[in-house]
This record gives sequence, structure tokens and C-alpha cells, in this order.
Amino acid sequence: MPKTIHRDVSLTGKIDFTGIQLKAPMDYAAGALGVKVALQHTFNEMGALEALSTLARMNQKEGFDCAGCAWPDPEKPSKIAEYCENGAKALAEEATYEKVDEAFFKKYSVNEISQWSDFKIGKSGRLTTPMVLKEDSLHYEPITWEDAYALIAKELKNLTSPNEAIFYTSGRSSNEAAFLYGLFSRAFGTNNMPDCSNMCHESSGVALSETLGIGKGSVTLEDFDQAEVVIVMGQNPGTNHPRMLSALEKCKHNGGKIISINPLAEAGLIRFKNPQKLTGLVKGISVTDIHLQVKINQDVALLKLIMKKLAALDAKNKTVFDHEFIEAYSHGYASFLEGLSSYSNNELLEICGVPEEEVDKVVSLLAKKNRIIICWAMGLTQHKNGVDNIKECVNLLLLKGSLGKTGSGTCPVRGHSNVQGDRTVGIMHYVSPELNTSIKKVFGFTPPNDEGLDTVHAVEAMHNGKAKVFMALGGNFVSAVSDTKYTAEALQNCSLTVQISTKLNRSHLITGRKALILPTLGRSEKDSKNGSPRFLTVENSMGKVHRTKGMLTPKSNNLKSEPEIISEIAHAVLGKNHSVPWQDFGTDYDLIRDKISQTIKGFNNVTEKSEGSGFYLPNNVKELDFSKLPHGKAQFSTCAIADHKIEPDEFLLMTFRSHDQFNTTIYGLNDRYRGIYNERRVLFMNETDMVNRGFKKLDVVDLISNYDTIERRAAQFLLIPYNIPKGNLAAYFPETNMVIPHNHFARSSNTPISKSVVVRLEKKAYK
Ligand SMILES: Nc1nc2c(c(=O)[nH]1)N[C@H]1C(S)=C(S)[C@@H](COP(=O)(O)OP(=O)(O)OC[C@H]3O[C@@H](n4cnc5c(=O)[nH]c(N)nc54)[C@H](O)[C@@H]3O)O[C@H]1N2
Ligand SMILES: Nc1nc2c(c(=O)[nH]1)N[C@H]1C(S)=C(S)[C@@H](COP(=O)(O)OP(=O)(O)OC[C@H]3O[C@@H](n4cnc5c(=O)[nH]c(N)nc54)[C@H](O)[C@@H]3O)O[C@H]1N2
Ligand SMILES: [Mo]
Repeated sequence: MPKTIHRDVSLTGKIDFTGIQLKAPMDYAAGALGVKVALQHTFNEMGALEALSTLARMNQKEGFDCAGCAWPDPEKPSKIAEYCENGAKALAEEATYEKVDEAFFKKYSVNEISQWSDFKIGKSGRLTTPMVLKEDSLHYEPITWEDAYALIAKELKNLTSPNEAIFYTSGRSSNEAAFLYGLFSRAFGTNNMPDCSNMCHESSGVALSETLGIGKGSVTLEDFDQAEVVIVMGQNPGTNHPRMLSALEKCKHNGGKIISINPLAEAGLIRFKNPQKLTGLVKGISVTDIHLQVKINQDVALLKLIMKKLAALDAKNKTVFDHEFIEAYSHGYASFLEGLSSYSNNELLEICGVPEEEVDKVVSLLAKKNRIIICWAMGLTQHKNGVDNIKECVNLLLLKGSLGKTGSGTCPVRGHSNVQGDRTVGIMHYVSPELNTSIKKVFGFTPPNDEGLDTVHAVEAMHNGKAKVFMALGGNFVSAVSDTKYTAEALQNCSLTVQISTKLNRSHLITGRKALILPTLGRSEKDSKNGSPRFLTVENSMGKVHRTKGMLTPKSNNLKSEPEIISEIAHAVLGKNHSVPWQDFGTDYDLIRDKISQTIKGFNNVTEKSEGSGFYLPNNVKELDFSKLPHGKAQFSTCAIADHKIEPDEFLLMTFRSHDQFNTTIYGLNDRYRGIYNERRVLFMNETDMVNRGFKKLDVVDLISNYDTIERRAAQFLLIPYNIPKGNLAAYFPETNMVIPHNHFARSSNTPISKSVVVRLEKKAYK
């Protein structure tokens, strides 16, 4: 177990198998079993009555926004239920009656709790009262809110420079809380605002900003009704965005075709049994028309091949590409075409690993269609060439003129339910001159003008002692970031770590010399001030801002809302004479929204406009306005094919989510769609690879990576033969974060390479 100076905390919990059972992978998502599992989770944690009445208000206009994912709500939400199995699990996790209170911390030391699995830690329950872990202590003790704020103020004021502080955000926050947090960080004097987006869709943000002038997608939910083709790349919607399957179903109903590009045939992409329809529960529809089983990280090669073949057709009749669009709205077409010709079709086929007849089916479909949507998530962003993966998607849409018209466009499918809103209202490590100017105008102070630290660089700064205070608005930093051992050492180097959280997680155990837990209200809980309930706002994956209002009685009387906690911290640090009226913000959310209206483009009258189904933020792609880009045009790009130097005994590993987790929160031990029950330490491997290496089903192996001559190891995984391309492996995060090097990340976006880690396997004797 890794030692720290003060404490002996485990990074992973005791590693043990939990009793695996295997079944055949499923070929459909949702259905009656999905409904049953959803209800089981909520009934167990909340009781049947409360569970049913709460689920009925989820994602409805007067209800609260599901904290599960950022997929938008339809204009007319389903009367039966507008939630999915995994949304229900997210609710159950937050609304549980289990509590982590003073008595819990008195009973268990951080060393003891850290021996538990992430599953058991999460199941301990909701945090109920502020707690402090004093220097050299092994037990958290209660602290008053005032003393907690004072401790933070003292530590922050002791720093030699504001840049020694780090303010991390996870994407569950509201617009109001995120706006205040960003404002506070800037008023304190630093842009050190890493956020979960750095590990998630940053590659999308960078690629889309550079090519189309906005770091967000361009489609609305209604575009799915009109699309002729939807391409779903590097995404597992059946598990991570189940409500997206209804949109795909509708698209198909209207005659659209679905193409999936994924190394795995994920259940939700094969067949969908819509739980909101009686017929759907039984029969369902087949979702994907063509599945391209690409090798991990060879999407650029595959897209190049598709576009090369389309270009060859277009050369004959000039009807395949939208030449009018290309001429009017894009720049760089000629050099893009030239770039395509530097590879032969055979080379590209060999690299991407997809059978040519499947590629040809896609080519003949795309040749005739113009209303095309490309959806993607982590399968494209978390690679060294993540930014290029997305630029190559943009190239295809530009060729087909599939932007700025109904039924077409870019659709990066966001992760956390408000990760997009957090960024819109100011959580970013880079400098936005426009935002700085408005902050100066509205609040009367000058925000810092030097770029701050993103996630990977924040870890590095803490590791080498350049940053000393770490604060997190949600999330589970130590487990979410790559290179668990290095990240743990980084946090342990801090003098103070502060977690504003709803649930206990490993980041409360692997801490700075001093640590604070500040417990906060969850999305589903009533947020009242002087007896009147308040609402907050969020932005969904498609740029629509709307209200969210909790309805459940808070799990403890000693919880505070995120905006209140942040404004009290800011007040304690910056004092009552600061030009920002911090304490007023904690009590009056309308006031925060007034200030957001004045500061952030597109938010005017947000309090009124967010009512009902809300409003869309401005989006230049929808208007085909590329005036801010070079030559005033959307940009074609020449993208690099990934070039992994893989030795004969090495594999490329993707680290992904099971059906029973939300990031580092483990809901359960089943990955039903993939046929895995009661176990998370599994490694999916191609059967021929297994035979060739002399491995058998359920053999035990360690995963080992070797970057820059440093060996990193994740111990004890059970081998599962699976339909995955040769040379590729898959296993769950966060267990695998031990082998992902902290200093290898995507070019330009700095997103860790969580989906393409070079590893070898070492067989272990195990009884
Ligand atoms: N229930 C649930 N919902 C969630 C989450 C959760 O953990 N649980 N997490 C939320 C968050 S923060 C996010 S970011 C999203 C994540 O949503 P996803 O991106 O769907 O999540 P992953 O499990 O990482 O799955 C990535 C998919 O990409 C594929 N893939 C991997 N490598 C490649 C590649 O090189 N090329 C291609 N084409 N495909 C590849 C994998 O096979 C897998 O299907 O979901 C959000 N919603
Ligand atoms: N290897 C590998 N690593 C990855 C990924 C991967 O695919 N592979 N995916 C990456 C991605 S896409 C992401 S987004 C990150 C996720 O990184 P994070 O966002 O940091 O991690 P989460 O697991 O979502 O955080 C869960 C914790 O958030 C707290 N929480 C939940 N709801 C609330 C709330 O409403 N308010 C507050 N204040 N706290 C709350 C709870 O205490 C809970 O324990 O992980 C990244 N890490
Ligand atoms: Mo994410």
C-alpha cells in the first residue's frame, strides 16, 4: 500500500474479486428489465412512494433536471416518465436515506474507509455536516460552517501567490454556482480552474472552436426527427445517454438511417425496446443499420477512407459533395483533398480494420444524403489525436454541406448534466478577453490575464509543490484523473484540500495535510430560503438553458446550497468591502442571474426566459456565421492518423464505463448489457488474441503500462473473451486509471489518453 507522510490510505481499496457470473451479452437496451432495475434501485434507497412521486417529476417542466446526463428533454415530455434506468439510479444514489455523519467518522478512520471498495464507500450514504480532517489526524471531526470558511480564508491568504490555489469544478453544478465560483477564483486572482471537461469533451471544444467558431454542438433535439443519417461514433448511448435512443427511434421512424462506429457492438446500438411504449417493451426496433467495427483510435483512418471514396464518386458527377456550400462557407477544401490522397485505400483499410464491403455501404448511403448528424462522446475525445478525430468529423459535414440546416450538424454528446453550462458561465482555465471585459464592467475588478492550469497541469503543479490549496466543487478528483498514484501524491502535497460534495468518495480520504468536507444539497432536494423554495438553471447538451427545482426534503438540516457555500467562502476571503456583494448572492439567486445576464452573452433576462422549456443560447453555426474565423469561413483541416508503436506483446486499452456506474460512483457490480454480473475487475479481450497468447477465460492478469520507462500497474483482472478487434482491450475506469500516464494527453486539448493506453499483460497465479 502506498505510504504517505501522515496517513496510510489505500488508492484503490482492498483488491478482491466479488464472485463473477457470466451470461451472453445482450442485443437490446432498455425494455421491461430496464424499468424493473430502475425501480429496484430507487425503491431500495428511497422507499416506493417517494421514489415513484419523485421520478414522475424528473425532467418535467416544473421539476428537477436529472443529474445523470445532459441529454435534452423533449418539448413535450412523456406523460408516463421522462427518465431512464440510469437516471433513476442517479436519483437513488443522491436520495438515499443512508447517512455519513459524525458518528460514522468517529467510528472509522480515513485509513479504514480507504480499504473499502469505491462501491462500498459510495453506499455509505449522504454527507450530512461539515467535517475537518486536522493535520496528522486519522479521523474527520465536526466543524462549524463559520470555522470552515475561516480555515479556507486563512490558508488562501497565506499563499505567496493566488496561482498557488486550484479551483476544480465537476459538471453537476448549476449555472448560478459555477458563475459565482468562477467569479470568486478570478477575484482571488487566478485562472486555475481545471474542470471535468478537461478530461471529457475538451477535445470537442478545441476542434469545434477552431473549425466552426463555437466549442459546442449545433443540433437541436428536433433535428433528429428530420435527419436522413445519424452517425454515432465512440459513444455508448444505451448506458450513458439512454434517452438518446428515443431520438434515434424517432429518426428511424421518419425514414432515417443510423450508422454506428465503435470497436464494440454496444447493446443500445443494436436494438432498443422503448420502455415508454407498450409495443416497445416487447418487440423494440433495431437501431443500427450499419455498424463499422473500427479498431480503437483508428477513426481518422476510417473517415479518411470514407471521404476518399466519396471524393472519387464526386469527381465523376459533382453531385456527392455540396459544392455551393463548400464555396460559400468553407476554407481549405483544395488542401484537404490533397491531404486525403496521401494514403492509399488499402493502407487505410488495413489501419482501420473495417471490412471494405461495410465501408462501401456507408459510402453509397452518404453519397445520396445531405441531412447528416454526427454524434460522438469519449470514444473520440480521449486519445492523443482526440482533436483531430473531431476535426475529421467536421470535414465530412463540410463536404456534405450538413451544417446550419435542419436535420444536420454536430452533436458532441455531453457527459455531466451541466458541464456545458459551467463552461458557458465562466469555468475555464484560459483567458476569455470578452468575459474579462464584462466582469470588469459589471463588478469593478480586473480579472487575471494569464492562462491558468487545466486538470493535467494542476496535478503537475500540486505534485511539484507549486500549488498548495485545492478546492473542488463536486467530483472525485483523485479517482477521475489519470495516474492515480501520481494524482494522490499531488493532492497529499497540498496544505489544504476542500471538497464541496454530496456523497462520500475517495477524494475525501486521499487529501492534503488538512482537509474539509462541505456537504451540499443535491439536485433533487428542495432549496429554500426563509421558507420560499428557489430554483436554479442548467444548460443541456444542445445549448438550451432551463430551470431545475428540487422537491425532496434535504437529507440533513446542516446542508447548504452550492451558491451559498461559495458566496460565504468568497466573503470570508475577500471581505465585505470587496466590489462584489458576495453574501447577497448566497441569499438571492435572482440577483446572481441578473449579474449573469449582464456578464454572459445570450443570458439576458435569464430568470424569466428560463421558465417552461427554456431558451436556446446563440449559436453561430446555426446561422452559418463564421465571421470570427480566418477568412470568415469554416475551416477544413488535415488530420493525423494515430500512430501507436505497439510491440508484439502489447495491446491498446480503452477504459470505459459499465452499465452500473456514473463515472467514479459505482451503482452496482453488473454490466448487464455486456453479460457481466457481480464483478468489475474484468478485461475484455479478443478470443483469437487469447488463444494466440495462451490465455484462457477467467485467467487473472495484471495490466502494465510503460511510458517514459516508468512502469505503472493495475492489479488483478479476469479475462473475458469478447467481440472486440484484435490487439484491443477494454476495462472499466476508475480501476484502470492506475496505468494511464499523467503526462500523456491529447494534443491541444490536454485530455488524458483514457481510450488508448498501450499496455501489456502479466499472468498471475490466483487461487
Ligand atoms: N449511466 C451513466 N451515464 C453517464 C455516465 C456514466 O458514467 N454513467 N457518464 C457521463 C459522462 S461524464 C460522460 S463524458 C458520458 C460518457 O459517455 P460515453 O462516451 O458513451 O462513455 P464510455 O463508457 O467512456 O464509452 C465510450 C464508447 O466509445 C467506444 N470507443 C472507445 N474507443 C473508441 C475509439 O477509438 N473509436 C470509437 N469509434 N469508439 C471508441 C467504446 O466502445 C464505448 O462504446 O456519459 C455521461 N452519462
Ligand atoms: N480512465 C478514465 N478516466 C476518466 C474517464 C474515462 O472514460 N476513463 N472519463 C472522464 C470524464 S468524461 C469525466 S467527466 C471525469 C469525471 O470526473 P468527476 O466529475 O470529478 O467525477 P464524478 O465521479 O462524476 O464525481 C462524483 C462525485 O461528485 C459529487 N457530487 C455528485 N453530485 C453533486 C452535486 O450536485 N454537487 C456537488 N457539489 N457534488 C456532487 C459526489 O460527492 C460524487 O462522489 O472522469 C474522467 N476520468
Ligand atoms: Mo465526462
